[in-house]
Formats: sequence, C-alpha cells, structure tokens
Amino acid sequence: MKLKYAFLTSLFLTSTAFASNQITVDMTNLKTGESVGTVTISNHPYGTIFTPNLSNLPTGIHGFHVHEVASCGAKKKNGDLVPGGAAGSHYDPASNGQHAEPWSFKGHKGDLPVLYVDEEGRATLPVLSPRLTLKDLSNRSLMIHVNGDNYSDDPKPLGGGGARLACGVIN
Ligand SMILES: [Cu+2]
Ligand SMILES: [Zn+2]
Repeated sequence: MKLKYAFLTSLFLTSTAFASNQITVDMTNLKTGESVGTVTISNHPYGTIFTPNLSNLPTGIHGFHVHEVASCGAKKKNGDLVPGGAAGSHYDPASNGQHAEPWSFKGHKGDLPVLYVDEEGRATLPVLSPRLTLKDLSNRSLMIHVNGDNYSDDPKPLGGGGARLACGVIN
C-alpha cells in the first residue's frame, strides 16, 4: 500500500513538473479562421522563451504580445467589430499604462520582442521575455499584429502594431 502511494505520488509530481515547464499555443488567422501553427512557451532561467512554428504569415516583422484576456473573439468598438478585440489590451498586471521595451520595467509585462516572418511566410526564430513567468501566462492570449513594433507609444500607441492578425488562447 505504501509503495503504491509513493508510486502514484511520483507519477503525479512528474506530470505536474512537465506540464508547468512548457505550454503550446495554437494560433489562428483572425481573418480566415485557419490555423497558422503553434507557439511553444517554455521556462528559462532568464524568463520565458516563445518558440514559433508558424506559416502563412505576411513577410516582415510583427508586433507580438501577451494580451490580458483568454479569448480571441471579435468585440465591438465604436460600432465596428474588431477581430481579436475580446483579447483586451496588453497584459499589464502592475497597471503601468504604457508600451515599452520587453526588458523595461516601465511597460506592459506582456510586451514581447517582435516576431520575424521570413520570405516564405514562416516564423521560427524564438524570442525571450525576461519578465514573464509561465504562471503569468495561464488564461491569457497571444497576439500577432499586422504591423511591427517600436516598443513605444510614440508616434503610434502600442508600438504601432495596428490590427490584430493572428491569435491564440494560452490555457
Ligand atoms: Cu498586441
Ligand atoms: Zn504593450
């Protein structure tokens, strides 16, 4: 009986440790509803690493953030239905109220380094967030924007990323 309990306990601890080490997020094109691949988020001594395995995206750099709400649905804003609007704004638990460099403590905690998409429409280069932990990430969403990100609210708010292109709920 004792042995059986120890075995079950070790099984539980192993699966828990594995589950808390890595999260895979399914990403969907908000216009077409089609899958564009996954982003795997993993623990690292320097923060969390976001490893994309994405395709069918527009070539170039794209704003990439953790948004506060675990939804990729559309939401009405000023009478217009905004794709991905239900994801809310950038994850900002300290209510810093500004968009900044991913390594800055003055900006949103969900501000990530830009996502690079190659000539074939693929994104595979990982980025590191030095501030986020996996704990921060459950029940949030991951967003890829149409435009890039200058890590500032100037000249455009939220880095100038503009419309929401692809999204995934982080469970
Ligand atoms: Cu965003
Ligand atoms: Zn931001």
